[in-house]
Amino acid sequence: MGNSDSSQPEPLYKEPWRMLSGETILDFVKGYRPKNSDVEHIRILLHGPVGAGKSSFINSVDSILQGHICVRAPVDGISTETYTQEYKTYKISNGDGGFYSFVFNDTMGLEKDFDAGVMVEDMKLLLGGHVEENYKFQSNRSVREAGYRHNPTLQDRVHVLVFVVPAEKVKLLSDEVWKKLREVRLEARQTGIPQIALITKVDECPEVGDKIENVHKSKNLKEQVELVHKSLGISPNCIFLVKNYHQELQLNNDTNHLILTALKQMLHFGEDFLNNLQTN
Ligand SMILES: Nc1nc2c(ncn2[C@@H]2O[C@H](COP(=O)(O)OP(=O)(O)O)[C@@H](O)[C@H]2O)c(=O)[nH]1
Ligand SMILES: [Mg+2]
Repeated sequence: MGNSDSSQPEPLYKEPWRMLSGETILDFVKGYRPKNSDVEHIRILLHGPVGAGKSSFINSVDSILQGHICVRAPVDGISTETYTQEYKTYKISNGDGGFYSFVFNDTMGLEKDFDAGVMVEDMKLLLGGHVEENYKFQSNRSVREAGYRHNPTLQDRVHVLVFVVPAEKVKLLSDEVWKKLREVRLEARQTGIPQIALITKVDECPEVGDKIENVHKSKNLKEQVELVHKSLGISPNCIFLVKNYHQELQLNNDTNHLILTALKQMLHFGEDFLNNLQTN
């Protein structure tokens, strides 16, 4: 009866350890406008190792909002080095000639060998809006030498920082990588930028697979949330589990709900950040 091997601990809790709200989030996301009239949109910076699923997350949000699968941000299927080396803002079309009121920026990966990834110093400049659009990151060159924006507007600045880590990697990240991530987080905290973490690729956990309803019953994923919480200091309720659209041809309600739950929190946090600035 599926329980013949009693030496294997049961990978799922009977009841979910986190309940997501059953509300429809899509209308909120589509209708969202920042109250602060100095900005047109919330700027969300996705930061994490190469191959974490940053570009796929942008594509997944795009897909949900368009109502069909979209692949605009290049996904690193073959080479993990050739793509996403430019600082680029992704806007999402509202199908009416305009754009939704949030944008994504995707950074190059943060790798153990820092020559090949974004450096912490450059991340600080990104957060403050000091990096020109289309700036090409190069390992032997600092943003300060080229592509430095001296007078960033509030719109140029990052309003929400999102750490992206794939589920299968959370337990394997080296102390060195956690340290770099913490440094970036500290910088964000000092400037009041709210932070969220996304654990992607939850479908690669065997206890989940294509059973997305198992995500919040998984003992393994609960431990991963706790590990990210301990290692980065991000509150567990700001750590979200998602599966991106990467090979499927159709949208799925459960997958959408995970992604939209995370996105909604990003918009709330961005909104809070902008409103707190006004009152300071
Ligand atoms: N199984 C699975 N694969 C994913 C998921 N998200 C991304 N991928 C795959 O992981 C690889 C790297 O994704 P990508 O979005 O390019 O990562 P990035 O380097 O952080 O931008 C690609 O082959 C994606 O198809 C996910 O949620 N589940
Ligand atoms: Mg990418």
